[in-house]
Amino acid sequence: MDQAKLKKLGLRLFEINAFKFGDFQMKVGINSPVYFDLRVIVSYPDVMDTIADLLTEFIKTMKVDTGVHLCGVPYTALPIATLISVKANQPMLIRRKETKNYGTKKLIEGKFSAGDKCLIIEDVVTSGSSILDTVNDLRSEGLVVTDAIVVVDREQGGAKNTEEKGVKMHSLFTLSYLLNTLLEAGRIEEKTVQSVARYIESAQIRSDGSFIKQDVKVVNSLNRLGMTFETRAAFAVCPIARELMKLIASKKTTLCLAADLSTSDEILNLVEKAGPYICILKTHADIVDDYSEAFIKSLQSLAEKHNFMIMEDRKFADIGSTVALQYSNGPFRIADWADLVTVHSLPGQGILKGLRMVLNNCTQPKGAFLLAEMSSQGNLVSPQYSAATIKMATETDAEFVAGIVCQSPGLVTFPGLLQLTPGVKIEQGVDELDQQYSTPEYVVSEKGADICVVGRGILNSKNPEHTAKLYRDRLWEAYCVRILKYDV
Ligand code: S5P
Repeated sequence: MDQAKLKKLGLRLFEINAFKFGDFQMKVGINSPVYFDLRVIVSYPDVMDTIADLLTEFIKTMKVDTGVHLCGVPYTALPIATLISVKANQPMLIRRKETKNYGTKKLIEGKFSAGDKCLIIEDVVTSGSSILDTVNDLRSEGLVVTDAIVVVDREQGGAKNTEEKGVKMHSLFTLSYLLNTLLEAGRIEEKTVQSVARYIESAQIRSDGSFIKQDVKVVNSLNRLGMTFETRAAFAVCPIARELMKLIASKKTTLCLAADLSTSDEILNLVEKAGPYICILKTHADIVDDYSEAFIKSLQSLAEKHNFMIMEDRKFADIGSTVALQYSNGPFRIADWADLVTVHSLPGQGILKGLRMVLNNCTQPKGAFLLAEMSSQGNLVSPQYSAATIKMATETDAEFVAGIVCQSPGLVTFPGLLQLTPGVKIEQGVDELDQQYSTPEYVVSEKGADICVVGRGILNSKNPEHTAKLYRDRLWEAYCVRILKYDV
């Protein structure tokens, strides 16, 4: 096997998000620090081609007879098996997954006779149960199955489980090989490798999905809530999220100031004082009576001087073509100056596509925070809507989504995404217009906030500079406590 080609493919799979690290809920019950989704490869013909090439080479080394059928485990492995079948000139069979609903339809499609041999192709193997399901169906039709070829073996017992049923598994990659390849290339840290290794060692699975070790409890050290911003920066898919994490780590502040004041002088005065304590200045350009280009220029020089980012809290909520115009045109020309913007997920993926279109020729990194929940009492957001928002954030436009605006700790599991949480005040409570507040400590430790938005808690204080520092200190302390709590 050509090791250089194999390693290059491993890195490419990581690059296209075919696997990622974080804290992922798995079918088997406990969360995994690594997640594979090889379904994405169909969108990358170069990857499909290389995988098929390498697997074809593999088959050659196994000296498989020319008449042996190939059968991909539905669904991800089907196109892979098709390519290999053509390249290696081996016939193919297709196993139906849903015969029950079709009644008279055959279980196995293709031309074969009882006693023929069949080689299984699979993408990712955890316990090996999917391979065994396919093997059972093939065997029930009289086919002989002794070997399976897989792209990735997660090393959680699949090889042993299939071997017990008379099927030898041959893998292109083991998870350990992929981890070492990424480590060698400087794409992940030693800590990540160890964390995944600990998980794999503990979470060995039988083919029925049960764990071999009783009471398996693996503390996932890739849980976002227990990770430092320095470490998380390496996980960020969105370049500006990575920069922001580094900024937060070096400036030691997670405070986002909501400068909801209506004159530019008031805002500039406030920011001059609070600038040293914040990582983001959040604006609502449409509430500033004397909004002007000069005002924006002054804000930008303050951002430069005090090292913070500017977020325009525009809460875009329209169709792609309209938000593109709202982002680039009109009196505010937001795309020209805002590092970050807030965006509702309501219209679907098109809203992100529309905003990104504006940035086609932009050299500055820019990003969005998607609203998955709101802080106001009686808001109409449902758990399904929030979950769908997270999916939207991590799919095709992941490079543009820096984080999520939300209130619950379980939504953001990927350490590369930032959680921004408004509704923060020293005194908890509800205002006369239904805004709900929690204390800085509660928001960080119980709500899982990374960055906390404080507006009137600072704006209405007698000494905003002093108060901004107080919020900064309390939020940073709460973050340090949270990291320690999860430390393993
Ligand atoms: O759910 C939300 C989302 C946002 S961005 N709830 C919010 O309050 N916000 C914004 O955070 C809101 O627009 C305001 O600018 C800030 C909260 O201000 P405060 O004065 O209530 O702290």
